[in-house]
Amino acid sequence: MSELELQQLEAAFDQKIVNDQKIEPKDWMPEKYRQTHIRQISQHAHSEVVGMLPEGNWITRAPSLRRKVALLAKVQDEAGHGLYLYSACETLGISRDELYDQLHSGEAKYSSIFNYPTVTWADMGAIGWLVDGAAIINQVALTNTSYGPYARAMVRICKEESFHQRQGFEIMMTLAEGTPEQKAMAQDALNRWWWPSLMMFGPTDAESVHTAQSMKWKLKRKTNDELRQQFIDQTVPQAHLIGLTIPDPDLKWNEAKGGYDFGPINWDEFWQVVKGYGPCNKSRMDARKGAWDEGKWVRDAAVAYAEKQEANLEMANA
Ligand code: BYC
Repeated sequence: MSELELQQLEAAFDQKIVNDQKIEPKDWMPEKYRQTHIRQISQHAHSEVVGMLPEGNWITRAPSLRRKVALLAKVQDEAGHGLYLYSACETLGISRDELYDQLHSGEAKYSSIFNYPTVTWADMGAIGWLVDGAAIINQVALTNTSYGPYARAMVRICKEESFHQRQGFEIMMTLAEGTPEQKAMAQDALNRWWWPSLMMFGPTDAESVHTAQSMKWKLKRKTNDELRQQFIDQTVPQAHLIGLTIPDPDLKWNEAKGGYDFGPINWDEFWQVVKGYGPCNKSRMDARKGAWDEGKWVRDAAVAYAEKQEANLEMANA
């Protein structure tokens, strides 16, 4: 391709971004745009799949049939989200096997939040309320992202996340209205999940290496700090409503900015978890790799079955 042709393609691509037109899989795109999308979409897919593990821990111990059914449905939705996202990622020219290899080898990241333990039933409430709540805030912005398959996957995912957030909040509300022990359990879960939930949005804008370029490409529609602030402003009144206390002594309404000021986030803890040294990084990866190895016979059987069907069809058409 000549230099002139490349410039024309780049100009047409830039114009599409300016016009808010979607970039589709067969459209020309800069190699860095493609790579950045593979990075973010695959991390997102891995997060959904690893994100099933902390909750899977509680399916057999849910306190009632109703809670068990809702939790099962939620975890199943997360598997579905992983599948839409892996499919969206594959449209960028990378295979599912390569993506799984990146996760299992530790090369690919997944959200820091899933490396914390789920020690009581209230953690199922806190995850739904806070973690899915944070995910919705991040993902509603992404329904408007520039890459078509990612934006479309986000629309359906957000609808399902909204159910997840409500089921979590309802668990917290029920516990908060229960016995003093149940209320204490809800407060303890909020204490442990609050700060890691704020870390989900990533480093501050000043420290974020990808935000500036991703905002220009309209991959990200809001910055990490903007989304974090939106999450805090939305969640604090919900905690007040059910009589729980946000574990931040510096939290204070700031009339001038129309939002809450909040205390310092422990970024050392965040980077430790991201680098693989969180409380559950090893057990999450062991569980993931174990499931992959133990599922080999299912994948082999599915391939053998598909080959047999294809051979039968060929014979019928011969
Ligand atoms: N954890 O330049 P930055 C869910 C990494 S699933 C780990 O700001 P970017 C759910 C970042 O990757 C939730 N790593 O990056 C599922 C980068 O490292 P690399 C997942 C993090 O991409 C089941 C470096 O730090 N949601 O909701 O512009 C049950 C510098 O960061 C984290 C998504 O994936 C983190 N928290 O912004 C319930 C949403 N934060 O790649 C719920 C889509 C940052 O250079 N992703 N890093 O090695 C995004 O919106 C963006 O990728 C992020 C980070 C805001 C997360």
